[in-house]
Amino acid sequence: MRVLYELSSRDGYSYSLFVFKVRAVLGYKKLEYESVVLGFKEIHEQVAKYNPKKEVPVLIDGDKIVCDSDLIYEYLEENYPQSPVRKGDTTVLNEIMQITHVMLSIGMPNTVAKLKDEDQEYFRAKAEAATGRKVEESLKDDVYQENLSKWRSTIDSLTERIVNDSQVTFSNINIAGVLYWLRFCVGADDVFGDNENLKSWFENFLKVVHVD
Ligand SMILES: N[C@@H](CCC(=O)N[C@@H](CS)C(=O)NCC(=O)O)C(=O)O
Repeated sequence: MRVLYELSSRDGYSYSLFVFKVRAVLGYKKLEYESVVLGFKEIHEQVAKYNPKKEVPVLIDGDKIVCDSDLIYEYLEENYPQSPVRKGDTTVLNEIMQITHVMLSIGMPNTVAKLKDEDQEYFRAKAEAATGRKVEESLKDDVYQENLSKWRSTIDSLTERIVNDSQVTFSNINIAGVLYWLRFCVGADDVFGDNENLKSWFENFLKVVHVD
């Protein structure tokens, strides 16, 4: 049996972008697996024996252990060639990744309260190190609104190119993963605004790759 180690919020929601990438490839290829959803503390305790970096995703497939979302993708492509997932053109993805600091500033502080109690202090420190601000200061204040505007204008300017490409490529899986993670952090209204085109593309993409 295949087992996927995932990151969980306090409600058991698997929100990680990196885990999403693997779930989408498995889902598109219709490969069954069991999920083990863990908080950060549990990952550090239970995943270290498979991955010295103590990170998820980790995929156990029979006697094979594969860590890192990109390596798991390559492993699945090589071993399960049905419903191929090509790499795809990364131009749009690269443009989105240029505003990674903006996405982290919006997303990370708003994630802390959604985590298991035992994970909050750990993640708060990560969020504060990444943003250079106290979490409480970052919660939907003026800087948040400024960053949200930057996110929206970037994503609005790329929407036509995103929605015109309905293929399931690894590049598009990455784009959907960013949206999936950010939606968890700040909610659909802030992620999409009035951009119904992008929202429909995203919702349809989730159906095609069988991720809830
Ligand atoms: N390069 C890795 C990154 C994986 C990663 O950063 N995973 C995070 C969850 S989103 C993690 O497990 N973090 C553990 C920690 O921060 O302690 C991949 O692509 O799989």
